[in-house]
Amino acid sequence: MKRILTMQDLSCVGQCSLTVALPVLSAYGVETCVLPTAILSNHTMFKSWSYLDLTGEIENIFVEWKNNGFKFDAFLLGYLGKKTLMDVAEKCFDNFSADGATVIIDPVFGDNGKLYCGFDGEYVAAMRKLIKRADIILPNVTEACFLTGTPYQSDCSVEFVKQLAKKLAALTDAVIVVTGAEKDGKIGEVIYCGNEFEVVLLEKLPQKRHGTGDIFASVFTAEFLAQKSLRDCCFNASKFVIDCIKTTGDGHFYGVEFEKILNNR
Ligand code: PXL
Repeated sequence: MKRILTMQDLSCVGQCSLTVALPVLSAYGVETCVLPTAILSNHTMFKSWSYLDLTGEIENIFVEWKNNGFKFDAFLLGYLGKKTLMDVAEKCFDNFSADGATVIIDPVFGDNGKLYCGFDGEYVAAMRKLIKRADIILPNVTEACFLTGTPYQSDCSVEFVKQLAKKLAALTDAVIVVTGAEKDGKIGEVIYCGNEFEVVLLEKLPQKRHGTGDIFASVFTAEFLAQKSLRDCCFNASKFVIDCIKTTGDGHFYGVEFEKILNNR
């Protein structure tokens, strides 16, 4: 069984980050270890939240992981929260990678043309450096714009996103997968790998939901570790997200009821 380490925050309530990655990856048959970057009462789309940064404790965790000789076949990074955690992530790759380990980074710092609360240009610059260590990156259009210094365009056309993907390829050797590209009323991903583009488009639903980026990244990663093609990873992850949104009632504003889809796969 492949063993992955997923590094992102633990938002106690809100169906995002670790509370999504852990169940999804486990259900897909991946041994899932976690490195919580911070503990929040709930995610930052609610009106208020508490925040405990765990950078200090991670030092202690790494000492014990060294003592116990733990290694990981893959890493999935999501919301880190603080710029200092980028160095911690690099230290983690340096010390705990099994041979040929895959690093998948979802930059998670913004959406809809804006940075999430608490992020700034310095965070983006640090992420620009960290993605050099990735094998695959999964930015949305907003994150791709910030990383490449490109003004955001709300139409998110496939042509625009292809330009973004090329600019990202100048920053990292990773496979580029930009989510949220749109064409003819459909939405999906632009994949840029070895100078070739692939575009995966599925139906566009009227509503956007919190946490769906984290679900996409988790399913994508699980499918990738099961050796599916990049196209299939994107298709299956997008389809999973669509099914989650469709099954979620309107009153459930803070995430999606992915549990129903996970159990009926
Ligand atoms: O879903 C991304 C995410 C993860 N973690 C926290 C967040 C968000 C998005 O707002 O606030 C804490």
